[in-house]
Amino acid sequence: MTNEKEPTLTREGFRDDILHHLKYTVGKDRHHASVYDWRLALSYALRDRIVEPWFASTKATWDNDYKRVYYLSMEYLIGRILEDAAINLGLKGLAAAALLDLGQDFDVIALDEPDAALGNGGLGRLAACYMESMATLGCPGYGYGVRYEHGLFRQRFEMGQQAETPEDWLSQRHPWEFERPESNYTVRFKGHMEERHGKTVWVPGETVIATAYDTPIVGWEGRWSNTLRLWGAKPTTLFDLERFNRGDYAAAAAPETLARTITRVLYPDDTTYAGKELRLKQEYFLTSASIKDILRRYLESHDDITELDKHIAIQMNDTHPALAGPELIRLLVDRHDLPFEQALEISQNVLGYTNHTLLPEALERWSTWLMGSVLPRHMQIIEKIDAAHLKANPARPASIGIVRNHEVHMGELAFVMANRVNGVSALHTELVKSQLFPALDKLHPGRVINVTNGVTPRRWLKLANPGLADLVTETIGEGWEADLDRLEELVPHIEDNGFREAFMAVKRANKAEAAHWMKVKCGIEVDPDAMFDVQVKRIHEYKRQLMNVFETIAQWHEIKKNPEGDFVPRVKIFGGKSAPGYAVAKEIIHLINDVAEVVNNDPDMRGRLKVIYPPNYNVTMAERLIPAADLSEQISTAGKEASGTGNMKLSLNGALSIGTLDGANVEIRERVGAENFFLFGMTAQEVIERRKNVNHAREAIEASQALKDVLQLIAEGRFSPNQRDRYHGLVHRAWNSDYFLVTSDFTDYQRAQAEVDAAFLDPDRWARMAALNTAKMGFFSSDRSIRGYMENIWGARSAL
Ligand code: 6GP
Repeated sequence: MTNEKEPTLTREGFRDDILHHLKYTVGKDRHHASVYDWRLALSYALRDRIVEPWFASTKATWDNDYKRVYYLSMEYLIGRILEDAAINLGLKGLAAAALLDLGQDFDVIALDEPDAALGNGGLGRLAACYMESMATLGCPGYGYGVRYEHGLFRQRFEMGQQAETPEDWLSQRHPWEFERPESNYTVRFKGHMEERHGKTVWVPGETVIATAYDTPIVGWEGRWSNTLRLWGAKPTTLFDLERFNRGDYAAAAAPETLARTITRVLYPDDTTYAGKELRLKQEYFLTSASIKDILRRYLESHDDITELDKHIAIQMNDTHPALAGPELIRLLVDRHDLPFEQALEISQNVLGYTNHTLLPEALERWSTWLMGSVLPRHMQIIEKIDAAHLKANPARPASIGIVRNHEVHMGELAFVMANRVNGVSALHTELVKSQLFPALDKLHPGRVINVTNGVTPRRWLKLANPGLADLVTETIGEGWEADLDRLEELVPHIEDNGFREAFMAVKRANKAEAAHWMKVKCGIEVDPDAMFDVQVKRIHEYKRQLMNVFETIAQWHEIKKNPEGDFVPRVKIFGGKSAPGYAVAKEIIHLINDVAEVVNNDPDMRGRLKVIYPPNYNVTMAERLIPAADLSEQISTAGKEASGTGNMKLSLNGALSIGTLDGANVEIRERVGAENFFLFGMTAQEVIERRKNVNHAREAIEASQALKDVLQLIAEGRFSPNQRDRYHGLVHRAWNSDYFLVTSDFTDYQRAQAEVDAAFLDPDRWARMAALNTAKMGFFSSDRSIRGYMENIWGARSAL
């Protein structure tokens, strides 16, 4: 692969490229072009520069018969593409200059792009980071996903409550993709099985066509480029002409309705299992089209289907694509006439499964009735897989069968079908072995391995925080973007006053920018010198935003009691969406907004406490808030957060963490050192012990006057004066159930928060700790994670 930019590309040349696209692709003249038109023209001009490396990468893979990696995921939380592509191509400066010549501003244009939100949270954003790292490392691969017409809903607050409206990223032209109408596969559902000439034949009841849309994913410096292939759905017959002519328009459009429904929306739920027929169809739609495409590509250059496992690896991102196993077996047996046992073995050799959560409600299960009616052939195959596994492991306990209690257990299916199962942080992997799949782990020792998550430094440092990225380059030179361990070279500079001052000046500037943005977005003025205390992530009980609000209320109460006292000024910043059907999470959102209303309008709080909750947290908002954070809240109940990746992004950008021993916090703390991490709370083991005491909540509350006061204030309606009993249910649950142990960890959390205050009062100490966080984050590059997958799971080699 060539590492060079095209030698001919100059500012003038690029300007002409933009003008060419504006005129001939967008169809506008420059005097009447809107920001949208300019954005399209710029995107096409940049995209042109990806095509060469993209073709070259594809050709190199064919010519050298490299092993290909296929990443199957129901979610890709991509965010904006334009600036990321420009940075990876090394063309951001040139593009900005060319635009300036045309009277346009790069930043304004980049901001016009919709935030592609084909994912809910951690799992989807991880998939996006991994696609970028695979391209950077030259790992020949494809991402497969669904081209949802509507991504994750838009969040608004109405009287403090979350309201959802549909997102419509595709209502505008999407310049990064290439439609591939020639790459299409029929996906079948329902119907029945027949025996014909000794063969089992599936006669489907419904069919749709999956058609490919390709987005090139360019790696750092444009050295390699892979493809993200998203499937759209089309009807097999356009419409029923006979019915149409009879005037029955609705029935005539039925085939189209079926197709459109499948790719209409992303299920707006993370970490919960959606027991819907449509969801099962979506999962099969992705899986079937992808597996057929994989086999088609393989057979174009290989004759022997039994050698498949030498040439490809397929990764299942959680259980959502776990039908990959049965589908691959089905095709090998029914279409390629392999015996079942051989098909099973080949499939197991190519498949890997990543688990992303221990929450029991997230482990997918489908009733055998539903599976049997939507996918009758797969139900047969799943039963055969289960029987074969039992035969090979006669000691297998009944409690871990794939099919049991009239349900298909997708976690067990994925485990049995995969040659490697991985957790996403060291602690989580241990819990996958000991809590989630203990019996399967015993039967298959060594199958479960760990690959700690990572984030791409190109987006999460270079793009999101140009000030810090420049300081890093000035201090240790170029090249850290693709070799993040080099951040360690910052360590000696931390002793240098000048470096620390420069580091904090960048933070101050980012905070000032964020403060300005918050003023515009939320109408609230905040002091950039106050501590920015940030908790941004999905709203979930286990992530314990509630504990953070309780602490905010306790702080408010302290200030009220002592209005002349000295307090470290804080801005509490929240961001995140709740699943639309998750009532308890929505109640937490309401409470945060109610508390914000009281706090922000209380003159006693001025210069001391503010609460900001900008609506519609997404990748773009993360890019704005993370570089401005001083404190990173990673406060989940130990044993519940599989890894977390926001924790890595925040540390990388020089925020200090307050957190529990959960997920990747454990590894972050190991690296930054215990003295630079504000640890509190119970361990995963202590959590289990604590729950055995049925009075844990009551006892914890009785032991803390502050907490008692907080609950009393909420119960009295101090934050909901127009509906005083609004939070009676919430307060009742805090006293009586509190499964996530907010009350038991609260006092220790307060203690740690007081330590945070003390550290913040010593700016020099804080600066050292913050810079050390950045310096020690090399390990958390997604390049390191992908290397781990390549070596220990996929057996894939870099093409570079
Ligand atoms: C998330 C986990 O909650 C988070 O801890 C982890 O960092 C992330 O996955 C990436 O591994 N899980 C999901 O988003 C999810 O939907 C089914 O799990």
